[in-house]
Amino acid sequence: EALGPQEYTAIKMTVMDWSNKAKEVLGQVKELEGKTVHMVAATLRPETMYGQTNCFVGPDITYGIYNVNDKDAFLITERAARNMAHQKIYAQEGVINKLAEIKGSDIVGTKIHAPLSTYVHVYVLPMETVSPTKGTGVVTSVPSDSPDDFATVMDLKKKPEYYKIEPEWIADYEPIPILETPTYGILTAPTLCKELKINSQKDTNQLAKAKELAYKESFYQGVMVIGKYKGSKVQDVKGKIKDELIASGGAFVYNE
Ligand code: A2H
Repeated sequence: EALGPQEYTAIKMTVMDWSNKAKEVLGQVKELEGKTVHMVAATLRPETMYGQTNCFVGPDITYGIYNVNDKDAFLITERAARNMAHQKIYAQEGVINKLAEIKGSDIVGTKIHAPLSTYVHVYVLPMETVSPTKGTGVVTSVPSDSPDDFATVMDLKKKPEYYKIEPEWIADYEPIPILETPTYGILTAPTLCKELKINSQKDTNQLAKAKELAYKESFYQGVMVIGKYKGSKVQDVKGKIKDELIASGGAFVYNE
């Protein structure tokens, strides 16, 4: 864990169609009428956002939907909502205004739009290892480059009924090559998971190793193979991709 303040890029994933359960829970909430709800995910890897195939929530985590301004609301943990209140993110500085509350498991199956993703819509899926005390409690999933995300997607594909998801919420969303490295090729996370014999999101020690290797190799050796900076070094364009995501309204800086 980082000791000093950590700066994240907060990705705004807009809700397009709530799951049936979320419709039941939120349908009566007057304050949500006419509001656009964004699920917000904290990431350290904005350059990989082309490869989002889904978004993760902790099934047992309670989320709130917090007012941002006349038009928008964010679905995040209360802890993140409080942190954001002091970062000039809401129209009303310093105040949190919770419009509704919902459990992670009830959000699963919601359809969202994720900025830069190659897929027009992706689904919200469960991840058991999401920490309620890190970032926003919402994690955007990039299985091409994140070993945690790839391992979780493998679990979900193997046992959809156990995880209470429809197989097609993930079956049609293959990992997308985002960057190439000399050691791991164009699909860093799947390659590393295979090499380190990682079979599940619960292989904690091996996943920690894979994350370390993936991060270093991608940052220092990675070359983009997609998007407007195709052919450029990750090191040279990571900041530009982040700045452009922010300028387009798809993201903002979040510190904790
Ligand atoms: B990263 P750090 Cl492609 N619980 O984003 C568990 N994991 C969380 C989280 C939470 N509450 N909040 C954020 N994260 C994940 C992309 C990515 C990430 C890639 C590769 C590696 C990677 C796509 N998922 O992270 O403890 C988010 O996943 C490797 C660590 O603050 C976020 O960046 O260092 C990262 O962990 C933040 O972790």
